[in-house]
Amino acid sequence: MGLKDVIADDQKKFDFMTIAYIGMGSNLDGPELQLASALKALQGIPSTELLQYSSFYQSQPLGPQDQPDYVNAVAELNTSLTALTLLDHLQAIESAQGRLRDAERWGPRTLDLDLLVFGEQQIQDARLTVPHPEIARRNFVLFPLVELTSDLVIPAMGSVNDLLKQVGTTGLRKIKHK
Ligand code: ROI
Repeated sequence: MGLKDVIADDQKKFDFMTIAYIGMGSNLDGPELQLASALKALQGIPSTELLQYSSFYQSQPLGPQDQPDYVNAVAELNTSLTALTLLDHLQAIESAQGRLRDAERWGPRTLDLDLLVFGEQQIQDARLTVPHPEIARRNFVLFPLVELTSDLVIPAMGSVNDLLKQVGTTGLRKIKHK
């Protein structure tokens, strides 16, 4: 085996790992603590590593305005799980932190963990659409995401930097630096 083969072989070992971005949001029961505790829980997901996470942002609610401001952030994971198995873990963490699955749509929540991006994959499943279709419209997703990966190109959506230029900073305030 020559050097090239050794390098190719070495990289193949990591083919099954996927970089995933998770949007985090809370506007009930101590939003900053909810996010801090969700980050701990993300570190406990099997076959998954929390690589980094963004600053925390306070953001005005999208949807009904008669609810508290949100705290939003984005986490970067490296995982060998499938997207659907990762989703199971994210939903278990939401439930453990008091998220009521059948609560009002667009209403307040203790914890929201959205699978935003899963490697290069495009997924249309009854339970899951990836990339998350709302990324391009949400400054509270794009600003924290760009902090972590300014050169990311999202499948079928384009570069996060271009997307960022198309949303304003309305309602958004950085409250805790990375
Ligand atoms: N609004 C903000 N600002 N942040 C969120 O995370 C968020 N999540 C939601 C809805 C209700 C759409 N609004 C939000 O699910």
